[in-house]
Amino acid sequence: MDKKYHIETDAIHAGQEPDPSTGAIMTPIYQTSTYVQKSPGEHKGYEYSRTGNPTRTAFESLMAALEGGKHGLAFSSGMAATDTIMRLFKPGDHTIVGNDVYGGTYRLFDKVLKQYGLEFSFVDVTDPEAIEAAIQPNTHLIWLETPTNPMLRLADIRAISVIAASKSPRIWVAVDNTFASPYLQQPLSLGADIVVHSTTKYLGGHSDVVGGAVVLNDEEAYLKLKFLQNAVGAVPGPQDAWLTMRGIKTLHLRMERHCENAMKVAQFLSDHSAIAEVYYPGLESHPQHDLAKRQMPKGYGGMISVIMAGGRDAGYQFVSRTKLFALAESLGGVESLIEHPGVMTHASTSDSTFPVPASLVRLSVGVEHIDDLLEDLQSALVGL
Ligand code: P1T
Repeated sequence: MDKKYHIETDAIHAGQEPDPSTGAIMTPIYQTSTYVQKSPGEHKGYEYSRTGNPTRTAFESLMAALEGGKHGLAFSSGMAATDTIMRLFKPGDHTIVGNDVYGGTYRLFDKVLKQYGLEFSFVDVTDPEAIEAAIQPNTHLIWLETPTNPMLRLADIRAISVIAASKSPRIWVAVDNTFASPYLQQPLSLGADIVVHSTTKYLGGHSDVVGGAVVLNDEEAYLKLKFLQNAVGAVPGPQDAWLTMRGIKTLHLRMERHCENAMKVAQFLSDHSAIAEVYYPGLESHPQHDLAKRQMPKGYGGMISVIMAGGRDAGYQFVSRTKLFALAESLGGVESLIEHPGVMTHASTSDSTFPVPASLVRLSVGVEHIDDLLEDLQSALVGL
């Protein structure tokens, strides 16, 4: 599509022209591993499906459009996307990372990539000055999650990108935009260089597919990442690319309801005596609410974390008692989920200097009727 459309229109159409051979309005699932060539090297743009597949191409163009970037690349998971980005760097290169990130991201950086000589400093990304102070001569990348998983803290993408851009040699800013989704926040427009997603979450939206994506503008970095995507091979199959595109068609509708429901759930939990603290960027009590209003003007997402007044045991009881809020890892699907990050999604941070609180419970608020959700939480909290 040459014309610039709104994100709601892009979610449905971008990258998805009707199939030229049949007119099929839905992008076909090109379930093929290879492509017939006329003579060696003479082909129609596709040689082998690790290198490229038309269904994946449609998904990659869609992701680029949603993030307002030039290039999209799809991966078999969010972690595969992150890992492939990190292969742009070499031993001795230093990355500044938030000290509140998805447990799997911490595990990849600290337990896997460190072994190969990459260096990491984990810092408080709510404080741009702390980030600036952590910059070393060998710093090449600042890796941000915002809102963070699971504490729902915010990083000021614009302020941090200005700091990174002022340094020589150049420092890249990568933003994991999984919690916000491109509907609520577009990091490239705020000065970031790379956006990464676990498309498993809000983009797919139905808890039925695992995937990842990267979007960026820089041509040279794109070509390097495309080379790595093929060389490493952590790519999604065409079925997964198609299913994620299918989910994205309703991203804007779902996000509106996630935000609406989460705000009401956050308010309800704030007033409940069993809950000591509520972390939700939409609440005025959130220490970065003003930044949230600027950076996520359409809404604050569907993720909430709480500290239980009764500590870890109360948290265990709460997550085991809910009926609609299913006790499970992951987030961003239409159905509500609840979990205990300390023993589930963030168990890998237990040996770090920033383990998640034992009394923390995380909720992924779905798009069910709000009264049913509140009733479920109300009855699960009785006596806690
Ligand atoms: O699960 P995968 O598609 O590989 O994505 C990893 C990932 C990356 N970034 C963020 C912010 C994430 O939350 C995740 C995955 N998170 C969970 C499974 C979870 O329950 O938090």
